[in-house]
Amino acid sequence: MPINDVTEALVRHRRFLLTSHYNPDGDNIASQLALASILRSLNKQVAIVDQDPVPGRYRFLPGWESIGNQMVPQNASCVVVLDCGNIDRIGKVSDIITPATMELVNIDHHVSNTLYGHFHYVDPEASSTCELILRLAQKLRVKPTPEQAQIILTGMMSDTGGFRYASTSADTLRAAGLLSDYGAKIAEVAEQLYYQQPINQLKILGELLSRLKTGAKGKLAYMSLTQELIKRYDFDLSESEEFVKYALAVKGAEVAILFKEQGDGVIRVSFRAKGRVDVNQLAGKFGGGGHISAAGARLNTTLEDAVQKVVQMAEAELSSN
Ligand SMILES: [Mn+2]
Repeated sequence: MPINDVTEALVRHRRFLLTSHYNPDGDNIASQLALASILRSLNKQVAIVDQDPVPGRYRFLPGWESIGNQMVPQNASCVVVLDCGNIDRIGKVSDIITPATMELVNIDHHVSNTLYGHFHYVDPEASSTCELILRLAQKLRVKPTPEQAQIILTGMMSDTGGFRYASTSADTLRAAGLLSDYGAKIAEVAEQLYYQQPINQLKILGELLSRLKTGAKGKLAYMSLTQELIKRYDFDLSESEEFVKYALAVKGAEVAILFKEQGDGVIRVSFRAKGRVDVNQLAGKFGGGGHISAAGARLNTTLEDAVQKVVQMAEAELSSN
């Protein structure tokens, strides 16, 4: 993970296009906003373009309105792809990337990263891409402003579930301490991430939890977000990122799975684990991937079929464990 190649590219170029994966999450949005702000403080020109809009839950982050979703060609000489294990995950943004005239930089922490791009800084030990942005800022000798520190901390807390997951290392906590020194407020970020939820979101979660199922002698907990529920609560599927974690709260559960019926023949599957089972591998059996404790996959089938196949595979995995 040659950090110097990446910082040199960031110094050398003047016009940047930043992007990240579809189905955005907190680390993805925060890492783009933080890097954009840091590059602008170095007098660089920066545009951020993502395939999907910023979910409502992250619209407290300063600068979120600057993230474009129109595939308009950009006058950039360097593209920085953040928090993407695979370049395909940028989706439609690939339409405005011209490899002949743009250098591609890959900054990420997914264990499944394919090391695409001209330069990459990939550290699967890092809690989040935001943790890597802080390291890059230090290399660039940029001291984050309180606002930048708060954005970086938001991405770190978002990807570590508020410093609860196994991905939270001593380095992560030291980085959080440093961000506090720079003016970031942990309680404010926690309130924004966990205590500002729309009521329909909590009510639909209640419905999901009341239908929670278990398997593999209680080591597996799973639930399904059906189109029927989504329509009844007029729910935006992009707001469902946190739901799977509630299933992991079940006593004895090692793996939690949430099935999401998109309504277009695609079933999105989210996996979470307490750290003793590798769900990156489990998701990989269905063409997906991610991290050891958090991963996802997409299946082109019915909800019933997806539940049957994935639960069967998870049970087999858990019984051999
Ligand atoms: Mn991430």
